[in-house]
Amino acid sequence: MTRLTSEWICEMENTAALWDKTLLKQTGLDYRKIAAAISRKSENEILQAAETYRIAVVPITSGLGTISSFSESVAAIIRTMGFDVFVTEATDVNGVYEAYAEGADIIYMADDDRYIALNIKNCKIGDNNEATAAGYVKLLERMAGNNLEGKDTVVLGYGIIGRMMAAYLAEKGAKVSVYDKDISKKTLVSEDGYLWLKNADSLLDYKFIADATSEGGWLTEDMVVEDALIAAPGIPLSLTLKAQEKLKGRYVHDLLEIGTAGMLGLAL
Ligand code: 2YJ
Repeated sequence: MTRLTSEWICEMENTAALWDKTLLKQTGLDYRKIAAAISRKSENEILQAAETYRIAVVPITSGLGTISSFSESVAAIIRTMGFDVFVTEATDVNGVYEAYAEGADIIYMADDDRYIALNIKNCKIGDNNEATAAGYVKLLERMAGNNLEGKDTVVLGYGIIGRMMAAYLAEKGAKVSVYDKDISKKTLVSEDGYLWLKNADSLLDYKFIADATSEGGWLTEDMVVEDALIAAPGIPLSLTLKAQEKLKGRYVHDLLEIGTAGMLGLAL
């Protein structure tokens, strides 16, 4: 699991709203629509919740500590969705207390292993892994003309997110293949009922790609077809600069926004 760095996200407070618009233009889905789609709610339900819900983000110092601008970035994403949101001054348990005392309904917090949105009014939880996997599969489906039924898709990387994406893709009727450079994953992939790809050359057979690897810059332009569509939650991004150029407008990747938006839908 990749830990974000402050250098990567230091501008996110200023860029979160623009990315929301870009996503909408490119895929037809913005943060709110993603949150609604993966939680099977209407966009109106999300909009109504925005009128009454108060959201707190609590910085967490445990493990490797806080990441500078992490909490502010999370707040910026939630604010873009139209919600009233604040970052607590206190951290950890004291921060949770502050959030409660200030009337928060949902508390966002992340340590090194888990990133959640906890609804303290109805006890629902939005888990970042689940929201990220579901959100990106939804975006891929959307880019694929809203239909993945029977489509040959490939999942790159069979870690937590890759495995979840494979399950969501299969749920949508896609034919799922998996590539992971770690061949010890083969047994699990076969047990889960997916096709194991021996080597990355076969990626050229696939138009629909879910990239959940955490190694940047290995997917070169000659490894992917011209009309490929890629949903890439993996950090850092696998696509090389040339591959990004070749697939401009045909891949979706961000560091925090899509997952954070989806979590809100799941927590409402
Ligand atoms: O509050 C803070 O500033 C930090 N404790 C945030 C830590 C964020 N955590 C991560 O980036 C971990 N990789 C866990 C993310 C799980 C999402 N899949």
